[in-house]
Amino acid sequence: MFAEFGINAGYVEEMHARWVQSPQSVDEKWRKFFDDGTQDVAVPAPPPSVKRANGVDAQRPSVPIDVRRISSAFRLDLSETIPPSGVTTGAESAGRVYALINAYRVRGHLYANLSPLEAPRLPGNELALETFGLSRADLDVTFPTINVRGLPERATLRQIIDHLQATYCGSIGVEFTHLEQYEMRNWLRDHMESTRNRGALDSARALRILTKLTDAEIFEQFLAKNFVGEKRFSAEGAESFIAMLDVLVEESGALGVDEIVIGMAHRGRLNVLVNILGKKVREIFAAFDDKHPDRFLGAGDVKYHLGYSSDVVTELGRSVHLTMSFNPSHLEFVNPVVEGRVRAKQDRGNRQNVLPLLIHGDAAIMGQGIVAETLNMAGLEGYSTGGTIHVVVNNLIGFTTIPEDSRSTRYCTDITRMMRVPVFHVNGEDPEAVIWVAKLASEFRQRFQQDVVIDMYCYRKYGHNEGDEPRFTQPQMYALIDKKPTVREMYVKHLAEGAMISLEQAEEIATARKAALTAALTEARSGDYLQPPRAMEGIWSPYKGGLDDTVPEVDTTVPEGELLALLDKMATFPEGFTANPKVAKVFQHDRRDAARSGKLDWGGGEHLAFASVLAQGYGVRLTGQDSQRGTFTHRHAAIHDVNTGAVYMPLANLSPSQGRVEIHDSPLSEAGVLGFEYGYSLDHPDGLVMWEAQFGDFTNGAQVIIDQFISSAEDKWLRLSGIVLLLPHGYEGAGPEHSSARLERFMQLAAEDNMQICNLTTPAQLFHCLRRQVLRPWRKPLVIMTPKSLLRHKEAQSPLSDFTYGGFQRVIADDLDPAGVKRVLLCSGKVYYDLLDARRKLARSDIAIVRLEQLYPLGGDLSRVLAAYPDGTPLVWVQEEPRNMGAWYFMHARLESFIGSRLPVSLASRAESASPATGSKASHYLEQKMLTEAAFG
Ligand SMILES: Cc1ncc(C[n+]2csc(CCOP(=O)(O)OP(=O)(O)O)c2C)c(N)n1
Ligand SMILES: [Mg+2]
Repeated sequence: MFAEFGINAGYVEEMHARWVQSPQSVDEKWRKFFDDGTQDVAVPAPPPSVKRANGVDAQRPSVPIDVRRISSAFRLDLSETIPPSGVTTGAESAGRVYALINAYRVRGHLYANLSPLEAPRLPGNELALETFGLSRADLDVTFPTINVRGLPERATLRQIIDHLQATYCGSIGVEFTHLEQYEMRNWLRDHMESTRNRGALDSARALRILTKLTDAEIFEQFLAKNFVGEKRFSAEGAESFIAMLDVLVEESGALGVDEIVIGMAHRGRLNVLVNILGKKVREIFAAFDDKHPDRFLGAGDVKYHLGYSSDVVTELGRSVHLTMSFNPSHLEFVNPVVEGRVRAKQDRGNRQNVLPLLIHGDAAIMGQGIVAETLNMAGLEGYSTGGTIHVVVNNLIGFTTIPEDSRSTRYCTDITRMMRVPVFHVNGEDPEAVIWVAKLASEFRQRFQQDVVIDMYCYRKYGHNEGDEPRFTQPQMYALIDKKPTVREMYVKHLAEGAMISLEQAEEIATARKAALTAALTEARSGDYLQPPRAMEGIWSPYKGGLDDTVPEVDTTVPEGELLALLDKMATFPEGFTANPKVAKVFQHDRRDAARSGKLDWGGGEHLAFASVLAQGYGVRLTGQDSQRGTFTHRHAAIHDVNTGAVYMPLANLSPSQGRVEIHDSPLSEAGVLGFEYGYSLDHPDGLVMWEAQFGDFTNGAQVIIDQFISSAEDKWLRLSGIVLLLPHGYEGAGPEHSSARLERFMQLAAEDNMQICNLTTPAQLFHCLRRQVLRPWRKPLVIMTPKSLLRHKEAQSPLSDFTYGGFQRVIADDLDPAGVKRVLLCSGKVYYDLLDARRKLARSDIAIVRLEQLYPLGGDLSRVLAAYPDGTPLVWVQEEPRNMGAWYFMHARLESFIGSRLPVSLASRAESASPATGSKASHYLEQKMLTEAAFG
C-alpha cells in the first residue's frame, strides 16, 4: 500500500497500522502525518524484521489511504527560499549530503517521470531532506559536491538537488548502482551527471528526430487508411522507438559496428523494416494486397514475421549491415537465435563489430522463460556476443493484460537485473531523452562489451491489433490515450516553441512523406512486388535446399593413413601434461591402438568424424549439457591435467591449418541453447554445428525451436540450416524420462524433405553421417537418435575398413540369403542388437533383420533391400517404443509406397501407453523380452 516509500514502505505501513489501532500508540509527528498528511517525518530504513512479499502483507489492516497525498508531504519545492540555518557545514553534514546524493543515484529512478499515462511521480521520502538529517534550512548552505559531475566543487544544497533531480528523476530513470564493476558505474554516473542526462541537441539532430517520428507516424496512418482493418501491429504511441533505432544504428556505426542483427516481434515491425532497414514500401503494400493466392500455397509467412537485410549508410558515411531475423509468432524465442547468429558472424570476424539488438514487449520479456535462458548465456565463453542491446517497447499492456497481472515486479525489465547491467527507463514522449539513452547504451556496449537495457515507456494507440477493441478491457486507459496528441505533434510543438523549426517546415516533412507513400502504393499496384524472401545469397550460395534426390550423395571415406595419423595425433598429449590414466587409455588404447588391431567404438568413430572434418578445414561446434566429457563418458573432448587442472583439447591441436573447433558444456537449458546453436548454423553453413541433449527426453523443452524454426524455416522463410541434434534415445530401464527422445514428434514434423532423421547402429555409420552433413552441399537439419548402452556394446563397433570404404548406408540389409527367409524384422537403432542376440539364442537363420538407419527422408534403398524378399513374406516393424510412439504410425502410412501389398506388414512394440516407459527395471526387462518374442512370432 505504501509502495511510494520504496524500501521504507514497510516502516510507514507499520506506523500506519499502529495508528489505525490506536492513534496514541504512535508519536505525535506520525499522528499528525496520518491525520492530515502535512507533517514532516523522517522515515528510517525499515528494520530487518519487517518482511514484505510482493508489496502486500496480509497481516496488516488495509485502510485506504491516499498515497499521493502522503507523498506530497515530502515534496520539496525548490523555488521556496528559506533563510539559511546558519549551521556551519561540518564533515557530518557533508556526509548527510553525500548520502542524499547517493540516494538519488540508487533510488532516483523510482521518482522519474516515465509513463505517458501517469502524472509525474513525486519524490518520496526516500529523497526527502529529513531522511538524511537535513532540513530546508540547509538548502542555501554550500556543501562539497564530492564526485557529482557537472557541478562546481562546492554548491548549495538547492543546486545539488536540482542537478540530481534533473539527472535522475526527469524523463530518464536509470538503474545502474547494482553494477559490480565500479568502472562501469563511474562511467555511467559521469556521463549522466555531467550532462544532466541529456545530450546536446543542435537543429540538425532535432530535425532528424522529427523526420523519424514523422516517418513512423505517417507510415502507420497511411496503412490504416489504405488497408482498413488489416493487422499491422501499429507502432503508434511508440513512435520514438523509430528515432531510437535510428540513433542506435548511427552511434554504433560510428563506434565501429559493421553489422547489427535484430530480433523483434510483431509490434512496429513493418515500421522498422521500412523506416530503419529501408525495405521498399511497395513490397509491404503488395503483401497487404496479397493478390497471388497460388504463389504461397502451404508455405510462406505473414508479412510481420518476415526477415530482411540491407546495408544502410550512416551520416558519417559508414556502411552498417542490418539484418532483421525471421521470427515466429512465439514471442522471445528469436532471442537465442539472434545471439547464435551474431556469435557465428563474430567468430568469422571480431566480437565487438557485430551487435545483437533484441526488441521485447513489456509482457513478453517478463513472462517468457527463454528470456532468462538467453540472458544467462551472455557471459559464457561458449556463447558470449560482446553485449546485447535490449529495447523494450513498454506500452504498459500485453494484448488485454495489464502489468499488475503480468508480473510480480515493479519493472518489466527486472528479469535483466540478474545480469548486473544498466537499465534505462525512459519516457517515450520525450524523444530527445530517448535518443540520448540510445547514445549512452551504444557507447556502453561498445566500451564494456556488456548487455544494456532500454525500457521505453509508451502506449498503444489502438487495440492489440487493429481489429481489436481495447475499450472493452481498458476503458479508462483508452479514454486517456484518445485525448493524447501524437508524439510527433508534441515534438513539433516543442521544437516550434524553442524556435528550432517552424510549423510549416514540420508540415512539409509530413507532406513529402505522404507523397512518397502514395507514389509507392501506385507503384505496388502497377507491378508484381509480391515476392518470396531473397535466399541463398553470400555464404549460402554454394548450398542447396529442396528435395533430397536433387542433390547427389558424396564420398565420405577417408584414407586409412590419414585416419591413423589423426588418431596418433590425438593420442599424443603435450610435454608434461598428465592425463587421468583412464582418459589417456581412451585415446591411446581404445582409439589409437584399437583402430589398428580391432574395432573402434562409438566415441572413437565420433572423434574421427570431428577430426577428419576439422582436418579438411571445416569448423566443428558442439554444445550441450556436459558435452565435453559426454553425459555417458564416451567423448572426453577436453582432458584435464590431474596435477594442474589445465585443459587440453586434442581436437584443437591437429594441425595449424585445421578448422575452428568449439566444444562446450552448456548451461542447463534446452530451448536457449538449441536456439543459439540453430542461430549459429544459420550463419555458419560450412561446418558441423551440433547440439546434444543430456538425454533425448529433455529435448521437448526446446520444442518451440524445433517446431517454429528447425522443421519449418525452409517452408516459411526459405532459410536453411545444417544443425545437428544428437539425442540419446533407447529403452534401457531408466524410466519414463530417460528413455525416449520422442522420435514420433520428429516423424510427425517430417515433410517436404525438411530434415533428416536417423537412428544409427554403428560408429562408422555415425562417422559417414556426420561427414556427409558437411561435405554434401545439401543443408538440412540432421536429427540423430544417439545411443547410450551402445557406446560400450561389444558389437556396436566398427573396423577401420568401414571408415575407409563404402559410405553412409540409409538401410543396412541382412547378410542372410533372402531365399530362405520366412520373416523380415525391420527396425531402427539399438533394438537391432537385442533382436540379433535373440536370433542367435533361438538359432533362427530364417528371420532377417533389416536396419533402417535413416528414417527420413525415406529413399529407394528401402525398396531395393525389401525387394529381395519373396512375395508374402511377413514384414514386422519392430520398435522399443509403445505403439503410439516411435516411428510406427509414420512407417505404417509410408511402407506401402515401398512394398505395395507384396509383404504383409505388422507391428511388434510396447503396448499403447501414455507415458513413454516404465519406471521399474524388472518390468523393463520383462517388456523387452515380450517385445523380442513378439518380433520373432
Ligand atoms: C509465446 C507466445 N505466447 C503467446 C502469444 C500470444 N500473444 C501475442 S502478442 C501477446 C501480447 C504481447 O504483449 P507485449 O509483450 O507487451 O507486446 P505488445 O503487443 O504490447 O507490443 C500475446 C500474449 C505469443 N505470440 N507468443
Ligand atoms: Mg506491451
